[in-house]
Amino acid sequence: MIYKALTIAGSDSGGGAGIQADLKTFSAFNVHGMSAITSVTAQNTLDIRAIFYLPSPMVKKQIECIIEDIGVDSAKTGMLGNEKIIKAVASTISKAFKKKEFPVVVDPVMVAKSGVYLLQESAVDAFIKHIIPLAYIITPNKYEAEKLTGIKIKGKEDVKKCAKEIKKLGAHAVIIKGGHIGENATDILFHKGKFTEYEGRRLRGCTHGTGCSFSAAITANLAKGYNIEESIKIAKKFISTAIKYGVKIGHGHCPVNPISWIAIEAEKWKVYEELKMAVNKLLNDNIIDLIPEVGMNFAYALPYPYAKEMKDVASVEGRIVRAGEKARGGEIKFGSSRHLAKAILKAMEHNREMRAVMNIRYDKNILKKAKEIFSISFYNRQQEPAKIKKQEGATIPWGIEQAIKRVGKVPDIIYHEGDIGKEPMILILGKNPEDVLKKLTKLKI
Ligand code: PXL
Repeated sequence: MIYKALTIAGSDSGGGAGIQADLKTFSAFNVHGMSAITSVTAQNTLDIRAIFYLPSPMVKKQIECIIEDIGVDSAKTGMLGNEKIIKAVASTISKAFKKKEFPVVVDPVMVAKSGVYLLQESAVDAFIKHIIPLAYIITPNKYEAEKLTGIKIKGKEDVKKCAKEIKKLGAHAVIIKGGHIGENATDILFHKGKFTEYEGRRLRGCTHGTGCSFSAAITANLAKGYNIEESIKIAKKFISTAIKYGVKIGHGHCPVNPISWIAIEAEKWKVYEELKMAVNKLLNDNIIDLIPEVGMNFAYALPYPYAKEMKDVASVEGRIVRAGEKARGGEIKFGSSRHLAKAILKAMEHNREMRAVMNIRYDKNILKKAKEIFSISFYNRQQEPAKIKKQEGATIPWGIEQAIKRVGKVPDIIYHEGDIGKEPMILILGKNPEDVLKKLTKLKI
């Protein structure tokens, strides 16, 4: 069974909010996304330059077509624009509403961050009269809740008062988002006479399209049959991820990244499989002479922008060690190598394509050969500033930075000659584990 969700909203040419955010969000939840476009905005991350409202019969036709043939498991409304469109949407979905065909999530979009009206002032009354009574759940932020009720929100009690008032306007459930209220950004749901609080943390960074993606996530989960409370819980987690991995584009408000929800999981699997295959090859090779005293490891990071911390880098748990005449390695696990994770994360700051690294025993002959065929650099641990030395875990990022600066790029090989109690080491860097293995093969003497 394929779940189908419909968004009735405006187009954001910058791809951050509106229809574009909704469709990405539906995809992230493996729900087939459909759209009835109400208006086209000409916008980028800085501002909205122009708005074209589609003729209301065209809006109506889009919805009718979809319902007639494909069917809808849940729908949401976003930017509706003007009174004519509001009336066309309401008359079309009220038939489905009466038959309880599908739930409708109403995101009462009114004003963009830049101050541009996305719902004409003159249409607010029509919105309250025609759209709110069709809402299974409505998702206002602070400003929208204030506008709909005339209540000024100063604290939690005002939020609850607002929610009760909006419920009286005909919505089945109300969630007032805390993104602009207080430091801890608690969302408050009013459903079946009961308040539920969803604690959150105020997240900074790329937030354009947050409201659209959040309501689309609720819509997608309702389509799958989750109830309101479950859908909100999932949508909250989803939106935190989408903000954390925001898309740093443009010169203004950058957008959230709805696809991160599924992309991280997909990339993890690819990283795991590629690294596992390469490690198996390596272990079947005659490599015991390449294993350093401290053991060998092989690490592979998630792609940009998902590689942020140690847990985003996979490696061999317990390292690759000598076991008699053979090499032996543990499971592939994310977050299992601190040293190599730190090294590759630093390298990726300079070249995001260099995602794999392996450490091998320091050997003058190997280095000699490397100098002939590869780009190579080093750092000197004896030159490490005392300040860095005192800082837990700062040595490797410092060293890698030194080595990269020395040659003006991320080289194939980085080595250091050790220090008191520190074994000298060679790192082989590459785009992926296969690339590193190829380089290793060329170095074997
Ligand atoms: O985030 C609200 C919103 C909804 N729909 C469209 C938008 C915006 C904000 O800019 O452009 C089309």
